[in-house]
Amino acid sequence: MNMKLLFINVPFLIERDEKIKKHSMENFNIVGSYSIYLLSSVVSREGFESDILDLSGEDEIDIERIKEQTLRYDVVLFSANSLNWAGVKRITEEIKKENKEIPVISGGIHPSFFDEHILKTSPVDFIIRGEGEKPLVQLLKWLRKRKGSLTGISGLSYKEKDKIIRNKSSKLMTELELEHLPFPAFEKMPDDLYLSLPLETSRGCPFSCGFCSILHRGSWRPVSPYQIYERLHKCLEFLPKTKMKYISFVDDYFTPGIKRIYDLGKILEKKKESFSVYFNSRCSDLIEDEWLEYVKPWTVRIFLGGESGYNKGLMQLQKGFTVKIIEDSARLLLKRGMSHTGEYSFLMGFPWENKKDIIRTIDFAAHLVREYGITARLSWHELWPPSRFWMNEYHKGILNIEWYDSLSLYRNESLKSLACPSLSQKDVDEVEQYLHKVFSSLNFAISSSATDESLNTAPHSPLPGGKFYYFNREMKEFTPE
Ligand code: B12
Ligand code: SF4
Repeated sequence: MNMKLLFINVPFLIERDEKIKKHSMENFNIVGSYSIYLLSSVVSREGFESDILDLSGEDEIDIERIKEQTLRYDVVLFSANSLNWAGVKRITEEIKKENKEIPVISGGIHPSFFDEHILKTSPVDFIIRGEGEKPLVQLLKWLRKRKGSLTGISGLSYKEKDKIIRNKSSKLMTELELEHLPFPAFEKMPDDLYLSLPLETSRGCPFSCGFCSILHRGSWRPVSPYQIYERLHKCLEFLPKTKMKYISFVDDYFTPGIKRIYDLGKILEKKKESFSVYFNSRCSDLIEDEWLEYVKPWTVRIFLGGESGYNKGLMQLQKGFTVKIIEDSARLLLKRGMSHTGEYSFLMGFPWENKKDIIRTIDFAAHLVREYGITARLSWHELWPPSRFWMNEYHKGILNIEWYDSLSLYRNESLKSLACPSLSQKDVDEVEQYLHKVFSSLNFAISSSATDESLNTAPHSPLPGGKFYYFNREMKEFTPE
């Protein structure tokens, strides 16, 4: 039997006025889901035809239309993290009302950790834990024939009668396997929906910061510089589909292995093709700053986790650097004429933090913006599984995994107070007032000195350089009325 697959990309959804809507943090549609476009290409290499229904362009979800559309397919597939999981669950429930027999497969970070809970409490049929490329193809081959055993598919969890079966975990893909992955099916991406095109050049991160929830902490597997160039070159065909025509590296951490960056820089210099790229780095990597010259021609933004504005906080997070390193990195960006590319992220309300600690972080972030013209982004600490901080709360038995099943997750007060346990509502309100004050004085100062060259915005940058911005506790970006 020839099977037709439908991948559905679900943004972070919430329920309001009995309607299912996209959370405002998704309004920018910064970048598409890499896993969905990649997996569509992986299965097509194995002879499976698939379409992608990308719901990121819809402010309100039309469940009836989705249900009707899935009737034309044999398998439905979703990618889920802890933000969009509740939306994936609701859509699966609706699809199954109409089409009980259609197999639903889900993968991604949230199902990878909560496979048993999800299989028990939702109509999802199959979960692939960890990396999906190999087990997904094996599962689809099984579904095509419905013969033989599923037990040999590593990473698969499924229901058999009333039992949940959890096969052994799959091995991590090797660097060679990552090198030979197909190019994502960007031809299936809607035009003019996203600001940028996603691209992967490595997987994982050798560090293990307390608040971080990535799937592959403690391992980093790079793709070679030449392969990165090949992928970048292929992106040229699809960049016109995006609004801002830049490429977002979705790597957890792009800059370990400086030699890889030098080699990539040299290849790109020789090829004379021009790109605009956004990537993640660490403040400590900027201290040996010669490599910045190699990336300067094509970098529009470097995302840097500063996280905390005082050394005790950085130590608790096991960040591996000090505030001096953060400040030196900003100074070096300015020295190289790249301060408009630096976006420093800081978090407020870590488990040990009181109002005074948070104010130190805000003041430090504002100082960096003022002195070096970088951009600072402040948001509240949140508990996303399976970070170390999340695990601590979970093991105490007070964190309920069902909270992540709800379309009201963004308003869950219990989760918010577990994430920032040392703060009262009054503290939070006072911090937000303080943020507002800094925001107004700083952004006014920035706009009045906008002739300073270091504050100029790069041509394709989604945000102006030298900006101070923050998100409130419902993850909504603050905008002045
Ligand atoms: C790029 C990225 C973004 C982008 C784009 C997100 C998008 N549309 O996909 C942007 C910048 C918009 C973003 C925003 C946010 N993000 Co983000 N993001 C990432 C990042 C760095 C990379 C994701 C990626 O593409 N990886 C590459 C692909 C190939 O890997 P993958 O997704 O894991 O997919 C593999 C497997 O999981 C599996 N798989 C995945 N899906 C499926 C589906 C099927 C059917 C199968 C079989 C297998 C399968 O197979 C894939 C290939 O092996 C991850 C970190 C990470 N490593 O996951 C964080 C991460 C997902 N983000 C996170 C968070 C918290 C956020 C924000 C809340 C941040 C904020 N406060 O603003 C927002 C929320 C937006 C949202 N709705 O998700 C957390 C999520 C934690 C959790 N438990 O869910 C992560 C893990 C970061 C972290 N350090 O903790 N993010
Ligand atoms: S926060 Fe950044 S450096 Fe720390 S573990 Fe996560 S990806 Fe790595």
